[in-house]
Amino acid sequence: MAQQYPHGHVETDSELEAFYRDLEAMSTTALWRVLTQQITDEPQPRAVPFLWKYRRIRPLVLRAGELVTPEQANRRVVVLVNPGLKSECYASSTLLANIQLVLPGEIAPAHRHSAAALRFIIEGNGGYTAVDGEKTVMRPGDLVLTPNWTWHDHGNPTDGPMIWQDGLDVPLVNALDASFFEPYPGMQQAYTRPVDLSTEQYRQGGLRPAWERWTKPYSPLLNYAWQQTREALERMSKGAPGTPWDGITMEYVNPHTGGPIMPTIGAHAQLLRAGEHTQAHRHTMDVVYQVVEGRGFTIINGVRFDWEPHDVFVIPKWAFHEHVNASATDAACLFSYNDQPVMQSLGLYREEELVENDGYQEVTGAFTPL
Ligand code: GTQ
Ligand code: FE2
Repeated sequence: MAQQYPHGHVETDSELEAFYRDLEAMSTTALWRVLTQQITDEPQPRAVPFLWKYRRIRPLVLRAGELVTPEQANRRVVVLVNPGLKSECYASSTLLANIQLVLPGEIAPAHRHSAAALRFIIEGNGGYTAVDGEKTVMRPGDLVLTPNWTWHDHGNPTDGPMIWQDGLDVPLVNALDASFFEPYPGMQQAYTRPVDLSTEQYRQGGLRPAWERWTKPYSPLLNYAWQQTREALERMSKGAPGTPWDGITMEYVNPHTGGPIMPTIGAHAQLLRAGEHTQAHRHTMDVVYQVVEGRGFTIINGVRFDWEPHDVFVIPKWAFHEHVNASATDAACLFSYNDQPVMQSLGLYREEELVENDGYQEVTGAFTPL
């Protein structure tokens, strides 16, 4: 085929067949037999665009609460499985999206692992996550970090359930054969720092304590409070242009560097103004979204995914996408996390805007959620 010329094409004959068998016997093969599948023209993610309705997942999460304890399960978590990654049970090729439940009075035991995690709080007010000696109190919309190899445990001293989304880089860490895990000796770690000390030290935007020596490759701020994030989005929505592809988007940053919160996971909070319809683009990062407020839809590779609060959806690498706030009067807010820091630091990050049709995709169908 003429169009395959740049990759080459070798016609098979009986001599070559014999050669291939001899290669195989020596645990080798000919590159020309695998080149086009090893070096594709473009990313070929096995992950598919997908969306989980929170109102369908929540009852299952609560049922898990009747069936197992965190002592038994270590973490009582429902894993959102991308249909393209069924055997691995991953949400995307590099990220997990899990829903965790901690019931009143429960403790999820302390441990640490080389996989990094973030939590985005969905329900409950006043539970905590402790990270390397410091407890941080969790409220809806808060972003809480448990970076790579930090000791962490969760607890719920309130009288209602705590439910949050866990974002982890487990698929990436496993692809790199770099997974380590260690349980803490005891349910809870030693709490050696004042509650929410990092919030106290780092919440002032643009100011940081000059005496703090921080050499770790992740943000020292454990909790990015939704209240401040929402206020920032509101302020910016009054006059800032935002971007044509994402509206008003703010990146959660490490206050020491201005860079991403962790070396393997970045995060954004995004506001779509009433009626806003962004233009389509695609990039070499996986993005997992959690809807915080409002209603709308995201068109991914031509398919419309309708969303409402707490729904979770995944945009795999190189899929065109555009967002629509369906309300003519109210803002919509989305939280998302991604593997952009990895792609960027390895020189693999690319983005491309859709130019045809003024940057809007042709809609070919609508996603039917389970
Ligand atoms: O809360 O520490 O969803 O270690 C998966 C692995 C949560 C956690 C998950 C974990 C945790
Ligand atoms: Fe963990």
